[in-house]
Amino acid sequence: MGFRGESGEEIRGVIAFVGVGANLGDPAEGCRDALKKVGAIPGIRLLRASSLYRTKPVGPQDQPDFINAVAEIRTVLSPQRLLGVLKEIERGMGRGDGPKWGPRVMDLDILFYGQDVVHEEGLRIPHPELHKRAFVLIPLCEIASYVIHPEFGVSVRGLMDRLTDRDGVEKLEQSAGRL
Ligand code: PH2
Ligand code: MG
Ligand code: MG
Repeated sequence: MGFRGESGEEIRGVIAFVGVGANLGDPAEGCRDALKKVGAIPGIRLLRASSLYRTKPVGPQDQPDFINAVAEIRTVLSPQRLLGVLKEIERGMGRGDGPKWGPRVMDLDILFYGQDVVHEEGLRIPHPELHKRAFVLIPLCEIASYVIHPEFGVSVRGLMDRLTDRDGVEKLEQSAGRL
C-alpha cells in the first residue's frame, strides 16, 4: 500500500495505532521513552502521539493508576512483525510475565492496523477491548476520531459516544502534536 507525499513521492506502509500503558516505575517517563523506542525501529515512523493521561486501573483495583497514551505510526512491518518488535520493547523495558490485567512497566498494544482484521492465536486486531475502554478511546479520539473500526463500521468518535463510563481518565501532559 502506498501514499503520495507532498512532492508526489511514494510513501510506503500502513497507518497503524498503538496503545501505550504503564503503572510501575516512573510510568510517564516510561511512556515517553517507549514512544521514542517505537519511532526508532527500522520500518516504523512515529507520526503522532496523543497527550499522556492518568487513568484509573481497569480490572484489579489494588494497583497504581496507569499512564496511557496512543500513537499513530506508519509501518512497513506486517502485523505479526509489529507485534514482535513491540514485545521486544516491552521486554527491554523490564516487562516480565505478570498476571493478566495486573501492574506492568510497559504495555504496547496494536489497536488498529489499517483496516485489517486479524484473528490469530496471540494477536487480535482491532484490539478486542478497545471499544470498551475509556483509557484507549479518549486518547484515540484526540488524534484519530475519524478512524473507522473495521469490524463495527463505526468511527472512534462513534465508539466514544456509545461509551457509558468515561470516568477516571485525566489529561496529564499535552501532546506535542504532529511529529
Ligand atoms: N491495561 C490493562 C488492564 N487495565 N487499566 C488502565 N487504566 N490502563 C491500562 O493500560 C490497562 C488497565 C491490561 O492491558
Ligand atoms: Mg493492554
Ligand atoms: Mg498487551
